[in-house]
Amino acid sequence: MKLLIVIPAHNEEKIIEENVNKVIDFMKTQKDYSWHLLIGENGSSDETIKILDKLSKKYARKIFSYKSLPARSKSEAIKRAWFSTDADFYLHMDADLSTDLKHIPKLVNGLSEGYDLVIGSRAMKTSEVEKSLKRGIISFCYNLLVRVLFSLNVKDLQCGFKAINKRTLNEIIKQTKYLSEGFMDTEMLILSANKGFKIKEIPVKWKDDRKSKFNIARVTTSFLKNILNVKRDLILGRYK
Ligand SMILES: Nc1nc2c(ncn2[C@@H]2O[C@H](COP(=O)(O)OP(=O)(O)O)[C@@H](O)[C@H]2O)c(=O)[nH]1
Ligand SMILES: [Mg+2]
Repeated sequence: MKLLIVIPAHNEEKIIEENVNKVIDFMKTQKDYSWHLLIGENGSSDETIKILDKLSKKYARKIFSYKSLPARSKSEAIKRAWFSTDADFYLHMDADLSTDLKHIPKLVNGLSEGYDLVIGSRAMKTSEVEKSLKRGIISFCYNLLVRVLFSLNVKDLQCGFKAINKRTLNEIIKQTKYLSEGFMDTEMLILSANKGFKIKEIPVKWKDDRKSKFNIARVTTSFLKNILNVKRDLILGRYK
């Protein structure tokens, strides 16, 4: 079994080296399956690419690589990176390692048990979360809206810590089309639930200790527009 871990990265010179080292050190403790860490970079104007070059020399090609992708967003970078490398299971997580790495084996176990998607959740009773009140309220309202509009039984749509199997990649991710910022997470969950794919949500330990790269007002507006696009496309049968 092979796991492909994708970390999207855009102007991450401050943290990318330390965090790639951390992920690789952690993954070296995972002996039951093979894995590859792929950084899906795009559009960085800082030292990120230089650092990634250095890391490529440090680590064996089998376990680490990066790609500078012709992507316009976090979601597009993840989608392209996932399709660029063959594996059995596909995971994405954020460069700031907001979600504790100890949950990676839980995602893998869930997929091995037969779930099609296993997703980190900051909204379950046993989740341990440190995030700002503003962020908490916006994400609560957003999740509620999507749950009601699509009768979706998922508590946290947008946690940057998710894994899927190959069937989900080929039947769901292939069809996603609203890729601004991180919206693919929401679209893939709506489409997966609609098709009866098995989704497992797991509580995670999550902390938010730096300023987000996203502008909350802009992201909220674009997400609301995208939700309506997905609703319309479902009604008109525009997804396969
Ligand atoms: N490839 C790529 N990654 C991005 C882009 N924008 C943000 N990211 C990455 O998405 C992840 C989440 O970003 P972050 O600022 O932590 O957002 P947060 O989810 O609001 O905390 C990080 O790994 C970023 O480097 C982008 O345009 N392209
Ligand atoms: Mg973050």
